[in-house]
Amino acid sequence: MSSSTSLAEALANCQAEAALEMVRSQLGAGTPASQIVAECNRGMSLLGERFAKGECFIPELMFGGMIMKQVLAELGPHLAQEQTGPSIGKAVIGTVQHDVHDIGKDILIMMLRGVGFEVVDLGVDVPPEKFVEAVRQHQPQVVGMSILLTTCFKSVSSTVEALRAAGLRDQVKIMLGGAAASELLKENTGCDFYGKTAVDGMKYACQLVGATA
Ligand code: B12
Repeated sequence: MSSSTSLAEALANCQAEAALEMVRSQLGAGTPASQIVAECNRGMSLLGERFAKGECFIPELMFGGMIMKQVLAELGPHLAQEQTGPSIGKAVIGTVQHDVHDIGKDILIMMLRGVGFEVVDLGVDVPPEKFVEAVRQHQPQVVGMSILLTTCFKSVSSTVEALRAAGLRDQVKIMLGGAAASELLKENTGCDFYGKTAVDGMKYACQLVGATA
């Protein structure tokens, strides 16, 4: 069994110490932080599958989330190297209304900041009007919505609609991501881009401002 497979399994089984130890040793061995994140995402998906099958319950999901946050604290400085130059653009990012999952959103934010974006983090459970307010105030090139719950599809369309009603839709690109997002959801809600990973989102944002990721 490879050590990266073990990291995914340690996360899926909520083995905090083992997971953190493996993250540190992979960092020490020079494994890129983005590769470690990808492995951790697989672990979180496995945990989600265990939950869906009734093999574990909410406390495990919460614990898994807490471990992942600790992992991100270790990886953060490697994902977002200190930005010294001027800002290359602005982004407004949030998890949609009624959804409180924030781990993927935070990874995207770290990556955007790492390449030089100024990011306004709206947090979780963000109502459409808060997105509108932030776009009006900060004039970003891109808005990013994270969605993990299929029950929150309506929050995406309501946010796009609210931006349109406020006359702001044409001045900003809207990207979508998170486990419940898809090309189909992008099409049905009138968003501009669906990113399967935070790296895809970061690349899209860079492309919008003419920067290379
Ligand atoms: C941890 C977890 C929780 C934690 C969250 C902790 C936290 N601080 O975020 C807690 C315990 C709070 C939780 C609660 C619930 N959860 Co939950 N949770 C998970 C779990 C296991 C992992 C999520 C995660 O962090 N993954 C790791 C991150 C890194 O992945 P990610 O968010 O997808 O992000 C990556 C990409 O998608 C992308 N990305 C993310 N956002 C964006 C945005 C843009 C713009 C772009 C471009 C890219 C991008 O970048 C990231 C890195 O590449 C998932 C399983 C899964 N498969 O996702 C279930 C899951 C999402 N939860 C689920 C459910 C049902 C719930 C609850 C309803 C349970 C309940 N009965 O109460 C509640 C809902 C609470 C709410 N109102 O939001 C279901 C959703 C099912 C569905 N079809 O909707 C899942 C899929 C589990 C399952 N298989 O059943 N959960």
